[in-house]
Amino acid sequence: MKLGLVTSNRHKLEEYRHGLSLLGIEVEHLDADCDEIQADTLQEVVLACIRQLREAGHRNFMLDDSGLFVPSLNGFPGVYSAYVMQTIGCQGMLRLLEGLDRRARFECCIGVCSDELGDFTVTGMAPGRIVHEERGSGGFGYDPIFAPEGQELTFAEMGMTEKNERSHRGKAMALLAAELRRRMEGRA
Ligand code: ITT
Repeated sequence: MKLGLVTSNRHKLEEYRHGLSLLGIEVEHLDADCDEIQADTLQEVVLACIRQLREAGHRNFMLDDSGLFVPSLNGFPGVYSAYVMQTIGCQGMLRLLEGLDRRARFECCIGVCSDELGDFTVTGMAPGRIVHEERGSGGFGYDPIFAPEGQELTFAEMGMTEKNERSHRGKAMALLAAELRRRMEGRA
């Protein structure tokens, strides 16, 4: 099976190609754009993008909205993760967390738009913590300051296989593949 991926982030495209090829799904970059709405949840953002792209005539695609949630900051940056990365970046997050509980989680909500299988979303989560300094050069975004639960290494210090095995996006990909299989079997 082949699915288009709508994203402006080449790292995400690589993570999807790598993770989903192991699950028998081919990923093709779909060059389309949607205006990300400001909403309270990742899922609302994803569903609004799917509606826009569906109205523009696109089908058989997926996209994700992801974010870093820090309970000691009441869930911030959460749905504001892209803006916070652009403005204060990893260094700003480290400053904000001085003296606070460093537990955090990444969430990734993937939405699929398909005429045959229907539209649906799945959400993957990766619990972990914000480390004390930036470490590693792999990945993107907050990867240099996030270590998943039970690990000393940050996502930026891991290879793509290791990140996908533990990450919010890797877990969402596994749920996506299972849901696609369930829907395809239901159709047969
Ligand atoms: P899209 O075009 O796919 O939306 P994006 O980079 O804007 O690409 P998101 O809106 O989903 O992606 O992500 C919001 C921010 O959260 C993004 O700017 C990253 O800095 C960060 N982020 C998302 N996934 C991440 C990951 O796997 N590792 C580290 N940071 C991540």
